[in-house]
Amino acid sequence: MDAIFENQPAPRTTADYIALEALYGATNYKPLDVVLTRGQGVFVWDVEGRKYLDCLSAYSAVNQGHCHPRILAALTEQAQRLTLTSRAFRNDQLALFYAEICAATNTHKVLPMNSGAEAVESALKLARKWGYEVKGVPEGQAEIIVCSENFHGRTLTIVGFSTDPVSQRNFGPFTPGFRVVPYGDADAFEAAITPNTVAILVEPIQGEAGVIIPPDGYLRRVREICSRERVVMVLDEIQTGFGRTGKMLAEEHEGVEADMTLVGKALSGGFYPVSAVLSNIEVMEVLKPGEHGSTFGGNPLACAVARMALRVLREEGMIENAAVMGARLQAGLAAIGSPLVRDVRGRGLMTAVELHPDAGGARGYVKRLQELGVLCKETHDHTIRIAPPLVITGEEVDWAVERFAASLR
Ligand code: IF1
Repeated sequence: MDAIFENQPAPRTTADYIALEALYGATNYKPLDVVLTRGQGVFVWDVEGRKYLDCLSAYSAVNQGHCHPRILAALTEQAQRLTLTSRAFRNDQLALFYAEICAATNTHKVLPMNSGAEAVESALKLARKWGYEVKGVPEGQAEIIVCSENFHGRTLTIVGFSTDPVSQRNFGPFTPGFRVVPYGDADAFEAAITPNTVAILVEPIQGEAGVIIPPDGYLRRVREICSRERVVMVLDEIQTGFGRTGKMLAEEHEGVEADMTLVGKALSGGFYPVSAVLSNIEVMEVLKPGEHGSTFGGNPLACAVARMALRVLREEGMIENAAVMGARLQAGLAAIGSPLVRDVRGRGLMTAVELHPDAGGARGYVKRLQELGVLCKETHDHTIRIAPPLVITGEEVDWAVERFAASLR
């Protein structure tokens, strides 16, 4: 045992772990009081041996299910061979990763990064550079349009254009050059465009905002406006991507192709932070050697994991399953007919139950669900997000719906 436990017993119970965390950890989260130690497929187990159905999937990073055996095998096999070379040298996984993700997502060019926020930052840099070098925007004048209630990560630039005061308060000053328009309103976007506008950054469905689905045709109109006005359309699919909504990418629901699509989370099936900017050739080609990079981006371990994470999604029918099970989940939740529920919405397995403002807040129901063996997360005060791994079965969906029904009584 580590030296720190020499004179005291090692943590064993839920309370022990929580106390130790409180003693040493940063206080930037307020998690449920459940300490998980094992996961398999849609299930996780806590240190007391209790089993739960995971209805968060690590914010959609574990779409493929916890500890997917084939991704685990790819990870361990690659970890024994080669983990990191830096991009100063080449590795034999990178080219295969590029080719396979391009085929899977109908993309032309890939920029590999690690966290989602890094993919977002990379796309913003690329869009500005394209604006100056291709569109001809005067130096230092580039504008990027973003949406109200956006969530794109936690870097200074990203929180600088957040409309959530909690994410932003007392972190300034921020990067200039961003303009906020209402989400889902293509007219407002069009009206905000100036000759210096280089890009719009938008989520196909807003996750953190509470699983907000824009009006039909919104992304199609944004696509048309972007093409007409020479504005780069950047879609953040970090949460919606890789089967979550019942399609490989959520943009497919509207039959559009963004100029840059940002992916992360489930790109590794939850094993490892892997993200990427998927781009058309014109935008990606503005980057020249030395202008952008990352020590870990494109490393062979990440590439091997991502290759298998993509493969199992398709070979094991997870995307179709998300569509079928998502419909079953939403129908089941809607049929509960609780007076506490204001709305049930979602696409695929990206689902939310919005409670009435007088229901007392979502957190209490989330805690009740924990006692019933279902782990999920509230967003804002009144919405419960439900996003199980895409490998969930019909019986498991029905079981979860019963628990929701019991918690909403
Ligand atoms: C936290 C939410 C989910 C994202 C989109 C980029 C990123 C995220 C659309 C950044 C990250 C996570 C991060 C996590 C909470 C969370 C989240 F509740 F805030 F909205 F998933 F639902 N674009 N989302 O959703 O990716 O840098 O984290 O890899 O606490 O910050 P990252």
